[in-house]
Amino acid sequence: MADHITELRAKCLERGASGIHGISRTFRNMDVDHSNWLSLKEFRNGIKDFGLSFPESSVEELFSYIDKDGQHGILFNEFLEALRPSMSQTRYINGEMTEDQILRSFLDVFDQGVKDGTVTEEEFTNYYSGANIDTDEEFVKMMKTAWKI
Ligand SMILES: [Ca+2]
Ligand SMILES: [Ca+2]
Repeated sequence: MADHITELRAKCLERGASGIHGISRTFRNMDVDHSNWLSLKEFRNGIKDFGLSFPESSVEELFSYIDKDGQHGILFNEFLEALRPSMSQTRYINGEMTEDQILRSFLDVFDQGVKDGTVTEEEFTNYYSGANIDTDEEFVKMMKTAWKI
């Protein structure tokens, strides 16, 4: 289930739909009848258009998961909620977090063990190898994608 969300999100990113505008574009593309909400049929076809072949049961499961209010339609904010990249990033956009806080939570990812605000080489290497990233280039790319820098 979480995998399917991740897969769908990855597809959106692949198509350049990383920000709110991109997600909004994706939503509009799926909303074939311009009703401003996605029916199960529109959602199913949209997923197919992404080249994802989820079994019907997963599509329905995903649909009701995203359809938080259970009104059998996915509204844009429900769609956005499910597909936006990360909470901290959104908080930053909303101005709820300062850059310092973002940096802090960023460092927290690496700063394991005693959170002393510094990241030792060992901590960094641990994360780095755990993240399964082969090259520096990919690492930088990942960071840029995740943090919009
Ligand atoms: Ca619609
Ligand atoms: Ca809904």
